[in-house]
Amino acid sequence: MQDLQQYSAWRERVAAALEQYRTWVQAAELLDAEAGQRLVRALARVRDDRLSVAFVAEFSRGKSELINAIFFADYGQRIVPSSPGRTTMCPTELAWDPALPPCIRLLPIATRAAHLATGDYRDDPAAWTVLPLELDAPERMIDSFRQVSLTRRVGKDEAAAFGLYDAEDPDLAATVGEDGLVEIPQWRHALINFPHPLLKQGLVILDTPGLNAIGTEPELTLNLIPNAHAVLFVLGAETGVTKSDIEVWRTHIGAGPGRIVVLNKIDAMWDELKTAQENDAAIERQQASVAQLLGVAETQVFPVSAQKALVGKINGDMALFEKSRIGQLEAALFNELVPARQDILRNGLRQDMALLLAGQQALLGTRIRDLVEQKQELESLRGKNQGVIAHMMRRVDMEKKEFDASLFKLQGTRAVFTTLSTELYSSIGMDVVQAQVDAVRAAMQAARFATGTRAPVRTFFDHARASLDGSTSKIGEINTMMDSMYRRFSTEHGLSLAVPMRLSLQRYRDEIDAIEAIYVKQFGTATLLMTSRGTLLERFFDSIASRVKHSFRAANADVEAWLKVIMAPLEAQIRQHREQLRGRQASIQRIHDATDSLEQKITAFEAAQHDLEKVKGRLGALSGAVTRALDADLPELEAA
Ligand SMILES: Nc1nc2c(ncn2[C@@H]2O[C@H](COP(=O)(O)OP(=O)(O)OP(=O)(O)O)[C@@H](O)[C@H]2O)c(=O)[nH]1
Ligand SMILES: [Mg+2]
Repeated sequence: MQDLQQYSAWRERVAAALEQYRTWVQAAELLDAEAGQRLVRALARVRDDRLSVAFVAEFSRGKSELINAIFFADYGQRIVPSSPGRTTMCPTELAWDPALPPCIRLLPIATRAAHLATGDYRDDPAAWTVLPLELDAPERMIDSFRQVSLTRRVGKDEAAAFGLYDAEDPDLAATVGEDGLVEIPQWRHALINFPHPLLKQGLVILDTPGLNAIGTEPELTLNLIPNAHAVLFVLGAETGVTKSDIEVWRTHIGAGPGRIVVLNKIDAMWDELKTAQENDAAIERQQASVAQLLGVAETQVFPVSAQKALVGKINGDMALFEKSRIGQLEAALFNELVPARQDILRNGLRQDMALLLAGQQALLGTRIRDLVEQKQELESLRGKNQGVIAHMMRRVDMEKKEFDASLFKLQGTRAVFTTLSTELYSSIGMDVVQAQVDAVRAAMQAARFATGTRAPVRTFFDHARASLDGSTSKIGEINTMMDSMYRRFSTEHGLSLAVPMRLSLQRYRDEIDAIEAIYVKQFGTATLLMTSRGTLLERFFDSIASRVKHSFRAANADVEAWLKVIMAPLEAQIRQHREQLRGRQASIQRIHDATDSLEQKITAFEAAQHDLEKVKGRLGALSGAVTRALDADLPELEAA
């Protein structure tokens, strides 16, 4: 936990240094649109960095109890409902958003009847039922938390409409009660906005319901679990590793970074008739067998007692707390989480800073060089007659004309650029994706009673990739065009330009691949002869469509941002160059008209040059401050 506090202190310092840097470069007029956008994005990344931890397991293994023990013991009681049997009925996210009051937002289960994934509802406040959380009235607050375990009984047809009942699926068929009604969750998803200190620092906790619910809510499988930074898989010491535990592990978690296996309820193994050593040895044997069955290292399996940890913490019983071994798990969790997350953020920001600084140094370099050239030009006028001065004026005029001609050509390039941009959108526009989604749905409907429901989904992924590839080739064309434009201005007019900003859509292509991999894991090998599997696939496709659309939306945003700024560095340099030409023209003119003494002018240039050198020094110092903040190790911060 301390790790997390240090991490967020680190983020604050980096953000402060970045903000200082930004304010200053903006005032020094060294910030073009591209750089400005890069800085804004970097700042947003530092500020909004979230760490998400998901608790995934079969029902009743103690996920919710672990959450209570690790995060909520200070409240002196169980906050998240935990009880024998199935308790948590809907995926529950605990986080803190200061823009909202403390509250629970609940998405009604009936939303499952529509073709939308949970994620699609996030930005639609009207879809959620909001209950306030009364922080100073614990009883009422805990009552509100109970919403996540509410169920209701409905007829088979209604349950089927939500994809929660299918007569042909033996697992689901067993959920019908004697009255012929099916028990279904009241809510589909819960978002709890709670001002807990760790949540305030950007931690997001995801509590999930047991197996069946994981399978029926594709949002968990496709989005929330794969995107969590750490996943805790919980087993019960008294049950060991059951067949359904293995299934949850294989289909939803599996080995990978940030995976932690918790062997919970070890208090069941505290046999009072045996010695402490004997009990420990038994726990160790369990730990080894769990590690072997799941194919993970023994050190990755943490035997704990969530319940005793909670009791120990609440009663201040240190011996019990120690015996619960929760401390080791907490340390591992934050150790696993924080450094990895910090590395990612740090590396990204280092790259951003390098690019930013290079651009700003280039701009400053050009400014200084311009000044030096102008000064030299004036110095060469010392003792020269009017004829020479007139000659120089003609030379500047000439340079200006040539430059204007290049600018004219740039106009032509802009026109081509506009055409290419339009073409770029035509392959990844949201309407294109939507059309592909609609086509798959229609094909699935048509193939409903055949076995071919899977083919349209496969084609869907292929189409999505093809769209991205089409855009990538347009991006290539734009790059080539920009490169030649940049070259022209740097060779012919001496502008010092860095390579234009690159854009790659590979990330989104990888995302599509990852979504497909999850899909294949779930449906690739299963036979779809049962119509229930077909129905499940249709429901699953809603989430696939939502995820893919999400990727495309992000790709579109990237493209839009890129198109907006790719010309910016060139334009900034052009503006500067034009001003320089104008300035030279004016000063030679004035000297020609003898309204200004030559020496005075030269002195003024020297002063200006001196000022710019100072600006350069300050730029170095401020970017250095950002780099130092980035490089600081967490313990160093603590010492500071
Ligand atoms: N003895 C013992 N009981 C525990 C421990 N951890 C949890 N339990 C109990 O196990 C039962 C189930 O715990 P929950 O936290 O509700 O389990 P869950 O994994 O959240 O279950 P679902 O919400 O149904 O998916 C509760 O009665 C807990 O009090 C433990 O370490 N030792
Ligand atoms: Mg639970």
